[in-house]
Amino acid sequence: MSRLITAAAAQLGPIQRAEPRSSAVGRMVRLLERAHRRGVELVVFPELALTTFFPRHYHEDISHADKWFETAMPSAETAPLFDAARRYGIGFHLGYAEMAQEADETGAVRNRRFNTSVLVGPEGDVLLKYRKMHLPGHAEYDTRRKVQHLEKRYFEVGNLGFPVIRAPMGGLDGINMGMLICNDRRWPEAWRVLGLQSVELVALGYNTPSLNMEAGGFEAHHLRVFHSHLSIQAGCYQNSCFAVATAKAGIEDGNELFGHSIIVNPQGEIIAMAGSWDDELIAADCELDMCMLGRTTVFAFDRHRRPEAYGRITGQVGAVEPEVWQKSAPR
Ligand code: ING
Repeated sequence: MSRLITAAAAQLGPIQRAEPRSSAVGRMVRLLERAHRRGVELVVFPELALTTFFPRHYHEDISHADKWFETAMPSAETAPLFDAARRYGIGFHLGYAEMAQEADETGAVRNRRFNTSVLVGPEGDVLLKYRKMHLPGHAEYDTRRKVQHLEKRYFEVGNLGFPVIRAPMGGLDGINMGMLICNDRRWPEAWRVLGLQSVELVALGYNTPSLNMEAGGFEAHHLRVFHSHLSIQAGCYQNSCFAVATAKAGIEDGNELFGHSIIVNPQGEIIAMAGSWDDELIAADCELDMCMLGRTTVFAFDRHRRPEAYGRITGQVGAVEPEVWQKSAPR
């Protein structure tokens, strides 16, 4: 029996620093309308989809960055997006900067900031929330960099793990869905934790500079997109799942982000790709039963994995130096 869902990446072009949320939400509603006309059942919007990629801007006083955060989801400003999705019966993924009054590990309730994404069902219910675990960049102003990348300044590391939920979507009574955010896609461990929960579709938003802004060494420009696609295709193949990976793209206040949003199948094949760096909808039919081939053969985890040999993966943070070979004294 077919388990077909039509999914789409709703790529956004640039959002300028001065652009109000209402403008971004309006652009997203228009993409939902286009998705509805094309019979799309699940739409994936980018990471931090409501504002410009503000971690490129330094705020000495972090409270001056509060304007980039959402204190409620939905809110009056994002309600039109939820209303449109419910009107069309379309589920969606949305990335945004979350500010929450919440207890931390000491039990103290305080103001906490996360790079967050939510999966919303066709009736407007928030099905799942995820908070970005792999925060790239730095926490203090870096004079060497051409452009700052201050995610470690503005966000805490996520505290929800890598969850997967089985929930109704499209015409199906249950799809196993999970989320990653941007830099997460470069870490195979993140994909594997989702794969070990039988994920079938990963919703992933990203904001990725099209040029290497670190002063760490030369990286050929064409490799930026290659590395992004390589990470997503490998993640899908090695965990037998689909991914819908959606960019915020284009030039934001002079800073360029690449597009090339893609939809990838469990064989690791790109089955749809955006051609512009603007607002663009790419859609594909995802036959979820395609996940079963890999999951029951090459990547039948229960038959082939050897966790007893994987201790370093959770036992270490950084790499250690290897043992040095010594020529043994002649016997
Ligand atoms: N952006 C980039 C990303 O991981 C980056 C940062 C780019 C890190 C290239 C390493 C190499 O796609 C975000 N927002 O994580």
